[in-house]
Amino acid sequence: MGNISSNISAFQSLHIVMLGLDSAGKTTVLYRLKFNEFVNTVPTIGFNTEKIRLSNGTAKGISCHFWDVGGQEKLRPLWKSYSRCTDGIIYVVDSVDVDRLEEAKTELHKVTKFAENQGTPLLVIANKQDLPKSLPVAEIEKQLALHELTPSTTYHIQPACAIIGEGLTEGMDKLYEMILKRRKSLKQKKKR
Ligand SMILES: Nc1nc2c(ncn2[C@@H]2O[C@H](COP(=O)(O)OP(=O)(O)OP(=O)(O)O)[C@@H](O)[C@H]2O)c(=O)[nH]1
Ligand SMILES: [Mg+2]
Repeated sequence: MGNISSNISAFQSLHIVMLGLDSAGKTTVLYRLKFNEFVNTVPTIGFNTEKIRLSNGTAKGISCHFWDVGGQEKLRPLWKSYSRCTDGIIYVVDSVDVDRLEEAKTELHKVTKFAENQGTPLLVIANKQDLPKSLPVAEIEKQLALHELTPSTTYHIQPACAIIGEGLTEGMDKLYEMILKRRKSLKQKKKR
């Protein structure tokens, strides 16, 4: 993958939006990444935003500006404007909320179809894997029909537990890798 700091300047922030149904764990992920500890959350009314320098993995040192948008139904119309022209989309899913997987799928497919989001790399976090009834990632991938997303969408699905932070470094590394790949291919297209 080459030297990371040569690809993205230390002063340049990646713009990442975090979406997903209410209670999926988005804000827990955000504060886990920010403080490296569990923070008790309340439902987000509106959004949270944080600038975070990643402290682990191959993306260590990369600065990210995160936008964590509330997932309640009445807030979902906001998703379109917050996800517009971002470097990456993180979609958090509650792996035990089986009854709402179909709803999660519908909302995700809506987001990836917006013209401004074409080609934006997608990291799906299959969260709450610590819970005994959590669905395995392969099953979530199938139920969200990730293979049916618009052909320009590159994605990775990552099992995680935001409470202890498990899986988040791996997930962010994959997202970063996909962002770099996209930038490279956009640069090459421009040259042609
Ligand atoms: N067991 C378990 N609980 C989690 C995990 N991640 C988050 N939670 C809990 O899930 C609940 C909802 O988490 P939030 O981070 O507030 O969810 P959200 O997606 O931000 O929800 P909205 O702001 O309403 O969109 C909280 O009680 C969290 O402590 C996890 O990995 N495992
Ligand atoms: Mg929240």
